[in-house]
Amino acid sequence: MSDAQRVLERCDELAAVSAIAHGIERVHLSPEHAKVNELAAAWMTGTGMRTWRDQAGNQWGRLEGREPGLPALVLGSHLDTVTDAGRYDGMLGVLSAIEVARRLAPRAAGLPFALEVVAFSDEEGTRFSTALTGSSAVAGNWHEEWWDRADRDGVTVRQAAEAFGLDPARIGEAARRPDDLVGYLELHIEQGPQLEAAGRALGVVTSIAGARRFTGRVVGEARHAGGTPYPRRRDALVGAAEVVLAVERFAVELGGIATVGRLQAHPGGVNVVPGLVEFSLDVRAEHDEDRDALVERIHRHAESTCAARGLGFELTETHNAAGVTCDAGLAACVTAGIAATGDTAPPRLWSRAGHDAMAVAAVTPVAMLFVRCEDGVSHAPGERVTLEDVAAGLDAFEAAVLDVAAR
Ligand code: HGY
Ligand code: MN
Ligand code: MN
Ligand code: MN
Repeated sequence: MSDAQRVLERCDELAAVSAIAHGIERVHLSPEHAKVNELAAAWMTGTGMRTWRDQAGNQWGRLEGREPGLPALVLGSHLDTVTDAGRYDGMLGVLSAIEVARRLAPRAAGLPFALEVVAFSDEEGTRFSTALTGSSAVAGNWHEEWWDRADRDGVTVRQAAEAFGLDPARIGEAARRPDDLVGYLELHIEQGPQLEAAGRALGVVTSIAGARRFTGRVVGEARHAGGTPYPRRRDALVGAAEVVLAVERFAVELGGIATVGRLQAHPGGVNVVPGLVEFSLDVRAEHDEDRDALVERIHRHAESTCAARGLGFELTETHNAAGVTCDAGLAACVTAGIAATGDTAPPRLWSRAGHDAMAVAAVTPVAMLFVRCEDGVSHAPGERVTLEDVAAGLDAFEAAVLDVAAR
């Protein structure tokens, strides 16, 4: 079996660890999370790595370099998923990192750094509307308010962490010291169509857009759908519909990206005027100032539109990640890694999706390598990569690590 085949088979093995019968859902601090950590740990051990789980639920492995205790070059990504996910977003990066460690293990004693692999725990934030908490903990940026975030069933992060066997009082131990790190490299599927359109397997990431996320609430009055005359209706869903359309219009106008991915009308009766709508809002742009301007524009418009309909409007921020520029030196190593596979001038692109690398950047330099995916599909069951592209990704990833070693 080729190395790339092994990576794809392991992606399939992880895909079978799911909370839902048809499709993939694997969320933070769940039994499925524990199970994939165990699988990853076993695969890490198989390369000769020493393994451990940290207090944020991240799974680690480490190969010592030419002497014990050297600062580490860390390779990684995440093993948690969105609901009804594909099998490569995050997982391809973790499994490629383990495969590179397996390839380099016989030569690790010659490396000027330790080589570590990390499988981050909570990149997507599917369960608690958090996102990037595993990698933030590693960067020493745990937010105390995260402990009280609750899932749909009212279980808090603190309760779930304790049930998972973690000790919230020791979360600080997950933080790594800058002196103990050389840098962080993450391989990830592109989650967009640019590499495919350019006819290229691999790309170098220049920067990662930071998302801001919100919960919006439109407050009206629930009343009888038949009996309430139009002048008396304060229909929260009609107001929310206007807001959703404006979100798209302003994003296109200002050159950003804004998405309402979830919307719920209450009380949700066929014969009741909706009295309350709650929705999610995710806003991104290449530059944070453009993203913030878009948020402002949406917010002001939503307030005035709702007010004109006699509706209340509230916007509560649930996530705010600063955009991150990849380290030029490490990105040059990624470029050199791709060049070793024959593409001497690989495409350079900014990431519209968020990644653990952006949280890790607070503690050590980061760079990323993108692998082409079919039709740019991601966060959906239709995620596809080819064996050839995965093989090229492995070669480039390994060569990038050796380029870091040669600097
Ligand atoms: O939503 C994102 O950008 C990422 O996939 N977590
Ligand atoms: Mn994702
Ligand atoms: Mn991802
Ligand atoms: Mn009735």
